Amino acid sequence: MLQANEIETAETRSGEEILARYRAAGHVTVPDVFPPEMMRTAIADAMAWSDDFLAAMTPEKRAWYVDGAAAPGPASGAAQAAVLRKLDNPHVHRPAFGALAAHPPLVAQVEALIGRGVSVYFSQIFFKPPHGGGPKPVHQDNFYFGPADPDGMVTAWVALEDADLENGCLHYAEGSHLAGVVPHEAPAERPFDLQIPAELAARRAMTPAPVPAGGVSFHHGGTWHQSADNASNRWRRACALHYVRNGNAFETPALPYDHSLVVKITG
Ligand SMILES: O=C(O)CCC(=O)C(=O)O
Repeated sequence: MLQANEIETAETRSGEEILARYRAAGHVTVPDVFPPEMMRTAIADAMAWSDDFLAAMTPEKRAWYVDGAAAPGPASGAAQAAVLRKLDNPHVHRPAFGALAAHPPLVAQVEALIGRGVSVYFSQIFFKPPHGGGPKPVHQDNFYFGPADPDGMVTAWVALEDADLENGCLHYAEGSHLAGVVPHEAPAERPFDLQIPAELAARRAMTPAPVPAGGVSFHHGGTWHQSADNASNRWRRACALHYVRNGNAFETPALPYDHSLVVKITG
């Protein structure tokens, strides 16, 4: 069970207020970054890609990409369908997501947080189907990526549809980016699922960050965060775009990231 602090709301704030909150809390939620039609296009494209990916998937890839969660069965009433947990690097592979990554209001906000001249280092679509999609344990993105400059990395978590407490929105530990990166561990059967040890993670209360469709939850690479499973009868699909300030080096990545897929957006 997640401990709940105050809820982070998607308020309309001035640029100074957004920056001040990001620096103090390590995260901030901004509504209305994308118009509804861009979100609808992205969802349709994510589902088409997911169908193709599942059809072509090798058994070795199943543990990484499939959650084992239930999706609503096909109309025939056949057994539960496999649902992807995530898909990697849509900003490279899918033009609809490349357009999200280069959307001027988003890029302006990213540059206001980490400075001018940015690239997308990595990106992920996260699928949480109705009554499924397992939890993502507490972790820090900077442990995964290992940037030389910890402040030169920000994740823009784009809510393709409403994300709330019921369907598995993100939760953050306030100010946790100020204390640096802590060691992570992974279950033996899920070596990619790096996370802060449960007894350490339990020491910090987590703030839920519901995001309306088209809004973005920005988090510093050092901010502890997690998501719960989807307890609702709605989907929760989101795209995490991990931006880096140009020139930031990645010296200690915990997983292999393909640097040929880094896409310069500005400068
Ligand atoms: O969407 C999720 O459930 C996890 C997202 C996440 O960990 C991230 O964007 O860094």
